[in-house]
Amino acid sequence: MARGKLILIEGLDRTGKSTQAAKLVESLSNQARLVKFPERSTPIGKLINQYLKESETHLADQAIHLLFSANRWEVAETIKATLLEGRDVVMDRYVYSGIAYSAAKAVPGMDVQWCAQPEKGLLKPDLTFFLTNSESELRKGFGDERYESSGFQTKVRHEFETIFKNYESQDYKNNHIVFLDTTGKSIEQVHTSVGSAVEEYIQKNSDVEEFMYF
Ligand code: ADP
Ligand code: FDM
Ligand code: MG
Repeated sequence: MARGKLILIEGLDRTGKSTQAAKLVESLSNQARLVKFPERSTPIGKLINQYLKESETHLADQAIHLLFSANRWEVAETIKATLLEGRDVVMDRYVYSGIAYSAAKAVPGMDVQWCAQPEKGLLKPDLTFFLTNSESELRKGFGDERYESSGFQTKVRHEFETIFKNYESQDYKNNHIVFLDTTGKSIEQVHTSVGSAVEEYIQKNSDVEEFMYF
């Protein structure tokens, strides 16, 4: 039996990641599994949740960065096991959010290379979508958690672009990263674009059995 595909939906806040990840999982046939990062239900996830929700919770920037990464390592084995069962896994945020949000803080020493180090060895997605939307900051719910300020989001966008266009340039050229500007597009229209890119990828790569790693 062929292994499942690891598909990632990335992007800035309120660009429609969670909406699209949920719809994609529903539309995939092989009991696909949705994994959202941070996974807030684990012990490390609870700490992360508290850090994001309570502005008075202080953690060193290095410490919270490593916790976000550890949170991915907590779930890594079960993701691989699910893929080996032949089920697809759709992730809502992953390594790229981890690097972009931390690097955007511009803490001395915490550059992209430093931030990427603890992610080395995690499974690399087969296909990554990066959603952008120039109106996303106007959407409801924006501004409730740490990082949800317009100034910081601009810095995060810059870090994402640096990562995708330089650091991950090989994947970018190989079309394993799909940029999707969703400005002015309905939820259904975006879902159709995501769905057809996934279908095309699966058709072309149905025989790929080996895993890729960061
Ligand atoms: P994210 O997970 O990227 O933060 P969400 O999927 O939670 O974003 O979407 C943020 C808000 O925008 C939600 O209220 C959602 O219903 C709405 N939304 C998502 N996609 C679209 C779209 N294409 N057009 C209009 N509203 C959208
Ligand atoms: N975030 C998310 C990080 O800073 N690092 C990470 O590794 C991950 C996965 O947490 F502000 C940030 C990005 C965002 C917040 O928000 C999680 P959502 O709404 O649950 O995606
Ligand atoms: Mg979300």
